[in-house]
Amino acid sequence: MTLFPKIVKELRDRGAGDVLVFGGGVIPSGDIPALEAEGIEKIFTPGANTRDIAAWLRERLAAPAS
Ligand code: B12
Repeated sequence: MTLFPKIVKELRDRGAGDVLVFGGGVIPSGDIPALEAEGIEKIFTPGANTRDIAAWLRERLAAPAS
């Protein structure tokens, strides 16, 4: 809740707001909607399937940001 929003803000402030930011880790489920609202497009938590992460990324890179 500290670092991810700061990264997105710094990117936007420096004219790099088009950079895709996604992440993961041991993150409380309650924090995930707040992080997504801040512009972290996707959060993966332990147990996330690596294939699912790769599939999400491929799909996201093929589609324009919403
Ligand atoms: C994908 C990934 C994740 C995914 C894992 C998805 C899953 N299935 O659980 C998510 C986003 C959930 C994640 C979380 C975390 N990660 Co991670 N992760 C990676 C990453 C980018 C790739 C790993 C991978 O896919 N390897 C390929 C597959 C084939 O090998 P594998 O052995 O099966 O990989 C598995 C393990 O690596 C495990 N895993 C991932 N991270 C961690 C962290 C720890 C401490 C443990 C025990 C296991 C673990 O999940 C992978 C997939 O199942 C690496 C960076 C890298 N390039 O290695 C960091 C990395 C391994 N993660 C790291 C860290 C610090 C974490 C977190 C502690 C972050 C946090 N503060 O919450 C958590 C801990 C998760 C846990 N307890 O399992 C560090 C470990 C540093 C260290 N030397 O201890 C790395 C090296 C990134 C970094 N440079 O800081 N991670």
